[in-house]
Amino acid sequence: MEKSYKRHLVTAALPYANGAVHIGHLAGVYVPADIYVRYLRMRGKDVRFICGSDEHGVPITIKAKQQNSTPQEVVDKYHLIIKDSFERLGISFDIYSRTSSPTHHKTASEFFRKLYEEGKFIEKESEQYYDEVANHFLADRYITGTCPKCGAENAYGDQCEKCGSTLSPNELINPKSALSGNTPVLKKTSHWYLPLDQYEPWLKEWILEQHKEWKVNVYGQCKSWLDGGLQPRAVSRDLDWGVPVPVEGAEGKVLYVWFDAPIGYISNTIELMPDDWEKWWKSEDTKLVHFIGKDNIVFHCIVFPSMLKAYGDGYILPENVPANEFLNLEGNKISTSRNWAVWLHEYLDEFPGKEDVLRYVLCANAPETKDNDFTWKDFQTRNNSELVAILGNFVNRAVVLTHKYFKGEVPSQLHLREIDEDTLAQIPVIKKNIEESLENYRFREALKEAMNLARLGNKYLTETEPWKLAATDMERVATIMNVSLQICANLAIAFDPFLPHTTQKLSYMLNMKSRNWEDLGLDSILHPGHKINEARLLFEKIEDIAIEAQLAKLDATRPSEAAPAAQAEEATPSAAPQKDECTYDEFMKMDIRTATVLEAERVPKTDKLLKLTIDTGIDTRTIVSGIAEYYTPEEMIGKQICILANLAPRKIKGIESKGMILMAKEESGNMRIVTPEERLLNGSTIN
Ligand code: B3M
Ligand code: ZN
Repeated sequence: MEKSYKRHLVTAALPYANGAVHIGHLAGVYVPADIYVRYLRMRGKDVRFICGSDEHGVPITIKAKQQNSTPQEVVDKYHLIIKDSFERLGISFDIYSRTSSPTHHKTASEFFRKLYEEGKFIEKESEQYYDEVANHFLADRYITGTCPKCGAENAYGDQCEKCGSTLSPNELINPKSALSGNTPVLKKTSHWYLPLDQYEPWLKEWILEQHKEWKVNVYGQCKSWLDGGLQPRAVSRDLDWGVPVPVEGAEGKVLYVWFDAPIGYISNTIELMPDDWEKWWKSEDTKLVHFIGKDNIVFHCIVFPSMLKAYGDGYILPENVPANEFLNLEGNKISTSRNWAVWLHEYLDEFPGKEDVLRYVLCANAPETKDNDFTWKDFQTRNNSELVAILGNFVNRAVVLTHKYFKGEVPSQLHLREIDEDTLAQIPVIKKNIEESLENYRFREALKEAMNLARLGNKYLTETEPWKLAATDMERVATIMNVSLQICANLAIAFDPFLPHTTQKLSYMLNMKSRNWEDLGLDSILHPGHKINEARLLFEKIEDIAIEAQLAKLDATRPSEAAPAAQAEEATPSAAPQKDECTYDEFMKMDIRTATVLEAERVPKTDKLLKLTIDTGIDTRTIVSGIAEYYTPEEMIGKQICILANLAPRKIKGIESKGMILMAKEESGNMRIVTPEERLLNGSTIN
């Protein structure tokens, strides 16, 4: 039995104010969060829905550089665009503030200071790239160079956008400062680190034992982080934009954005309730839920909880973190930098009055358990064949026929037949299903259930055909219209969390003074004699031309490497022909594992061979591999690779080599190591 809470504190990830909000953000975070909060409010819960702009971090300073403006100007511009577009979509935050606010600076700064004074940080010195012309340490994104993996120019210090490899700045070939173009130098700098490794046992207990009910994707990601072992994480950066580190002698250093941003949930709450905020953040009677995208799981399930644990003082922890996966667009990853997105503020301008169509489609297609794809065709189809043809059509017929036969007055429910009773009996069942789904963060399922109520009404009217009885049996027509109107009134309540603009219109048509969740399921919400208002179309058809315009707009920005599959085939030479078939049993003899390179050195008198000492999770062994032309020994150290572990040992240049490294050959003939998408335990079997 779920614990009952006095308060519900719901946060939504603070969007970076370096750009507008797009449909990926909405489907991943804000639409589900808003549905959840609206539902809780309808259930009479005491709820606060917290969000605000995340205005620090390197993405902001990069945007400022690109736009030849200042970080403050960038965040001022996008904070307003984001805030306004959320409001227009009906995302009903109780506060939408920002992390450049004085309250946030004060809150984050005091939070850091307390941990610092209590010795909860470790201080470490490291070497970082420094631009002697710009007189500036360089964040990873400010260093560009040749990707060591694929040779792409202009790879970033943390990632190569061409091949997707995660990099560290010292891996870049021929690094350059993005500030001055100069070659940066390595310079000593010290930073503070949160020793996450010290919180590992507690996190394992809190998450892996006490929150087995978390979504599979969230629980799984936390488990792999915890199984892989946590490392101390830097909580400060050499940047001049952010919350200054409140320690003497720390000039030029700011809080790492992922340390300060989650504290933004607290500072936003303080701004909302200056006298009352603590009972929301420091009482077990509050249920805290974080809505985020999957790329933020580690920060919300591991880093922020560790910060709160370190701080103590009664801070509560999230009861759930129902992160969604990613939404793609027309088969390609949404990309702010490549403008491959549907921007909310542009949608609202180009589809006036269709806020709920977007809410509906993004909920119906939400990437709740796996990445999903938004296509404009699907958007049009769901609008035309579901919203218009089912929900809108049913309501319109019920209201128009009531005006036609009963001058807009709700007629009496006279003699109920089996079809009437069966239909009405389904409404409380649907209500229960909606509640069960929403309370377990299954929003797609809940929306489907609400849509089933509209289907029920449509089917009922189609089967009872009151228009055929009007000439002969008005009593029967009266009952049918009464039942239909009760379903309409239930729809106005059931859809309220999902489609608030629509239920407002529907309420007006039905002349409902309020929409109370406890009325959902009743078969007598509208009493006989109740006057309803004139019919209005809830939805209108979306024509092909509107969709073609959107696709043309996207094509104009289609990223080159995201060319449609057809073009990609022409460009890619055909792969080598497949080898002879092998049986399943033959394949199962191969023992393929993950492993990590501990040491690496060139094999003397050869130019192709590297001698690697690797940790296979089973043992530490040597493998000699012909990769010296593609990787330096330094590059290999620390890498996680995949090996054929049970290959018979061989002597190569007098060295016993036990196993083989899996490599992929590129078009250019270059060999690339095959590495897992994220770090796994050494010795993980690959099938
Ligand atoms: N600004 C959003 C992102 O990673 C990030 C969320 C912060 S929530 C504290 O896209
Ligand atoms: Zn690359």
